[in-house]
Formats: sequence, structure tokens, C-alpha cells
Amino acid sequence: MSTNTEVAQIFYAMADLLDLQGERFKPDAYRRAARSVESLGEDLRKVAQRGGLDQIPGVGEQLREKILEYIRTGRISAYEKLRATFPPGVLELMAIPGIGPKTTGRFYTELHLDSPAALAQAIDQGRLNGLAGFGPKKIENLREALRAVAAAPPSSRIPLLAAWRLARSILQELSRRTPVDALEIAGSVRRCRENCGDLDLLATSARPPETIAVFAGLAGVRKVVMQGDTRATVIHDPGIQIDLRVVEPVSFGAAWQYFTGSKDHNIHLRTLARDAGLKINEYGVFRGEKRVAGATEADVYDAMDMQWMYPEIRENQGEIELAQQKKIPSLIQIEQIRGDLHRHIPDAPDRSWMKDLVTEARRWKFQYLGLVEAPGGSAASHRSRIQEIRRLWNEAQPEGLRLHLGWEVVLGKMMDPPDPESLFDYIISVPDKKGSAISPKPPTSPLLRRPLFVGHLSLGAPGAEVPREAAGPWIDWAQTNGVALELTAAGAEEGLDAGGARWAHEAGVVLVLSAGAGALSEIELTVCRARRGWVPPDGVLNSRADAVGATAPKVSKPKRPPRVGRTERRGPAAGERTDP
Ligand code: DGT
Ligand code: CA
Ligand code: CA
Repeated sequence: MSTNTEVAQIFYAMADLLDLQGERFKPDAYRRAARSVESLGEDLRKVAQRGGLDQIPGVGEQLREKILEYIRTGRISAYEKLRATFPPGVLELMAIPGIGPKTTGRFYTELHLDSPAALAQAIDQGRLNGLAGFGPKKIENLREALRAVAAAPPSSRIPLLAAWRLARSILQELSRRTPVDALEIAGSVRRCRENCGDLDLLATSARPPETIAVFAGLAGVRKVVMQGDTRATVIHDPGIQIDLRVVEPVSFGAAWQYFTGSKDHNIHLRTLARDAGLKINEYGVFRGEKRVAGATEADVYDAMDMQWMYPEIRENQGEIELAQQKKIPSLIQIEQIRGDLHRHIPDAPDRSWMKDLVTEARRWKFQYLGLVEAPGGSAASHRSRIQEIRRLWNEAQPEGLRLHLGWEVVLGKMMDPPDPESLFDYIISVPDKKGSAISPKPPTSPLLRRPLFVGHLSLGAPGAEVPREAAGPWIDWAQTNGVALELTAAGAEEGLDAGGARWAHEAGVVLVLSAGAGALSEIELTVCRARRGWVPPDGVLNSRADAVGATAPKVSKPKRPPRVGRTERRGPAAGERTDP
């Protein structure tokens, strides 16, 4: 897609959202600008270079700034903010053919309908009858449109971050509303695969049918594909299949192991079990009729004379042999992360965010936080903001938590303000994307100043696996320049993925693990992704107390002996971290 089309699409989408908010004039202004941008014969970046954005019909000062932001960063923050003001279900409702922003807005404000599922229910209950402008024919059309959307096959595979967020929220809801004892994520989400076919959940419960019924009745459930006493399969908004199985506590470990997979890992285990005169399945490990293991995963692997291993590496790529030799290396864990080095300083007029951030950082037992100033704006404005942040931090004096200030700089661009060392503790370099979604190859010119790490690297679409051709040049560059590379919860869209992390680590490049643009708690997913890349604690810069201020980071081979079992219940999906 060209920059022009991309910008036009965002403006159209913003117009719809502004309509939904009930704005009167702004939506038309955005649509007019979108149409002119779309029909422009010249690339927007060229127009911007010659300073001609102002001459585009319908583009005033505010829209010009948004276009410039898009060219500079590949995103428009106002659009992201606008989207975030609505529940995701409302956006899905608006996307259904035949339901525009105006109708969605009325459903949302007049009937409090916030998802396609809620609308379907309201129609069934007759709550639309008598609503001005909604005759029987129109209601029938709505019903038809909803049916068509619900019947559509779940859209291929889901990016990990979306699957993980959904799985987390469902676990929270279920554990709040039903008598579950254990409740965990299995399948590819637990293994932290970059994209997931469906979600696999596993529970033990005092009253299985009740747990299943609550699950099948969740607000986001579009369709119940199958419902029994101990199992159900549903299609959840926005078209994601979820399986829930309730199992006996004596089999929980075996079931968790089995449904975590991968299939190849399981097949290999089954062969080994057979050779040892054992049988392994989702109910346990058996010698003859006797169950010799099943309650915990550690028991299951132990019965096979193997070390327990992290779910993220169960891909039948040598981990089984290592577990037999008791040589599974120690890989990075969330408890070893000492801070996030890439939290952007919010553009909020009041500074209450700082208190929230500190609270959240405490929850993770962080020792430092890196607040980062993004490019753009004048030297004077950076200076006053940074000085204010330092002053506020000193006033708050959060005990045991250090503040580091980072400066985000576009690679190869001139750097202002002229005396950055006095303001900032470290530099993050970001690639010069020039409006394209994917980052170009690293620059060949020498570095003006060495950054601590490279962030906002986009090496692929959401849910995509980073190809070696895309990651390789950056890994070489990072190695040559002694710079670390970033990994975030968004994967290829915002940094390396698990595969890239593995290549980088093997090449001796240090990694920085960040939460990314979402909640700080999502750093947990980043850590899982790093484990999938076989990254040990020593390979992670922000597992070190002196992450900032250290000279060229170097990786040494892990010396600590592998630790077994202790982390089992803390798998990437364990619900316990969400409720401190
Ligand atoms: P996905 O959903 O395509 O992203 O990948 P998975 O790994 O979540 O696969 P899924 O949902 O079909 O099944 C979940 C786990 O159940 C899988 O990782 C291993 C286990 N499993 C499924 N089918 C088989 C099978 O035929 N044999 C064995 N040994 N295990 C299986
Ligand atoms: Ca699955
Ligand atoms: Ca499944």
C-alpha cells in the first residue's frame, strides 16, 4: 500500500470513530482530506519534502501534522487514542456490513450494546422493536448480517499478542465467576508461537458442568460449537475458536502437558514411553493399568526420567534429548527482569500516570524504569519536559526504584538538543522507516553516538515470523556496533520475534526485553518469547542491575545450573500474575 492510501484509510477510519463519538463537523473534514489524499497524483512524502502539504484541499494545520507524524513514525497517535476510547466489540459492530458508525453509535448510546454478540441477543429479546427507524425489515437484515459474520470461518491464524490478551481476560473472568481450582492456558499460546490457530484452556473444577456453562455463556461468545459436561468449543469475538476442558486433578499435569504440545514433541514422547514399557496420554503415564504420574507436569516428565522443561521450547528440536541428559539450560524468567527501559513519556497534561507506573513497576519488583522521550518537538520543549519529569520523580522519591531517562533518536538523523548527555542517561535508536511499515536495512554510515539499543524495529506484520533475511542484517550491525536489540510483546511488528532473538543471542548480541506499547504487565509475554528463543538471563540487558551506564554489552555463556520444576506453575499463561 502506498503512503497515500494508508493515510487516507486512517483518516476514513478516524471519521467513522468521530461519527461514533457524535462529533458534528470533524468527520466530514477527515473524509474530505482522505479523498484528496487518495486522489493525489504525487506521493505524500514527496509533497511533504517540498513543503506542499498545505496546498492539498482539505488539509489544514492539524491534519498536516498528522500526515507528518505518519511519515515520520508510521503511525498516527490521535487515531490510536481514538480507537482506545471504545470497547473492541463496538469497533467490530461498526465493521459489520450494513451497520455504519451512526447506527453503531445509536446502539451503543441508546441500548448499551457493545459487541455483535450483544446486538444479536438484543434482537432475540425484541429490544429493537419500536426503536425509531428500525422496522421489521431492517431488523431482519441486521439478523442476517450478524449470522453471516458468525458463520464465517475464524480468520486463519491469530497474532500471539491478541491471543494472549484474550486468553488472559477469559481466565480472569472464569476464575471470578466459577468454582475452578486450576485454570491454565495450553496449546500454541502457552508455547508462545507467533501465531495461534485457536486457544486451548484447561481447568479442574468442583462443578465441571457449571464451569462449562459459564464459559459457553461468556459475553463475547458468538457461537457454541460443542458443549458437553466437561468440554466446550466456542467461537469468541472477533472469530477466535476456544476450547475449554475440565479434567480430574489426578490427570491435570498430564492433560496440561498433552494439550500444550507441540504435537511433534508429544509424538516423540509417546515413542520413548513405549520403548520404556510405559504409556503416556492426556490422563497420565501408565505402567500396565497403574497410573504412575499425572497430577503435575513435573511428575509426568519425571516418570519418563526427564527434566521438566519450559513449554516455549517444546517443539521437538532437541529439547527432549537435553531433558533426558538433564541439560536443559536455564532460560530467562520474569523474576530476573529488573526494569523496562522503553516506557514512552505520555503526552498527558497531568502527571498522575507517573504514580500508576511506579505502582505497576513495584508489582514486578523492578529496580529501575526507563522513561523515553520520543523524537519531534523543539530542543527547548524536550529540555523542559525532561527537567519536569526529574523534578516530579525526585519529589515522589519512589523507594528502591531508580529513574533512567532515554532519548529516542532516528538512526542516521541529526541529533538535537545539542547537549543530550546533560539531559538523558541513554539513547535508543529507531530505524528510519520513512512511512513504510517494514524497517529498511541498517545504515552503513558510522554511528554518531552509540545507542544502548535499537527499538521500534518492524521486521514483519503482526503474527508473522521474522524471516532471516530481515533480521540478519540488523543482528550483524548490532554485533559490529556493540548495540543491543529490542524484543517486545508485539513481536515482529515492534522488534525481534522468538526466532530472531535466538539468532541474535547465538551471534552474541544482547537483548532488551520491553513490554511495548501496551500495559507494563505485557513484559511477561516478551519474556516467554525470549524463552522460546532459548535466551538465558545473561543474554538480557535489563536483567542486569547496571543496564544503563554499562559500556558495550557482551553476552557470556550461562553458568547457572538449570532449575527444574520450580517455575512450572508460572508458565507463560499462569493466571496468578494478573491478580497481585
Ligand atoms: P494451533 O492451535 O494450530 O496454533 O496449535 P496447537 O499446538 O495449539 O494445536 P491444537 O490446538 O490443535 O492442539 C493442542 C495440543 O494438543 C497440541 O499442541 C498437541 C495436542 N494434540 C493435538 N492433536 C494431537 C495429536 O494428534 N497427537 C498428539 N500427540 N497430540 C495432539
Ligand atoms: Ca491451539
Ligand atoms: Ca485446540
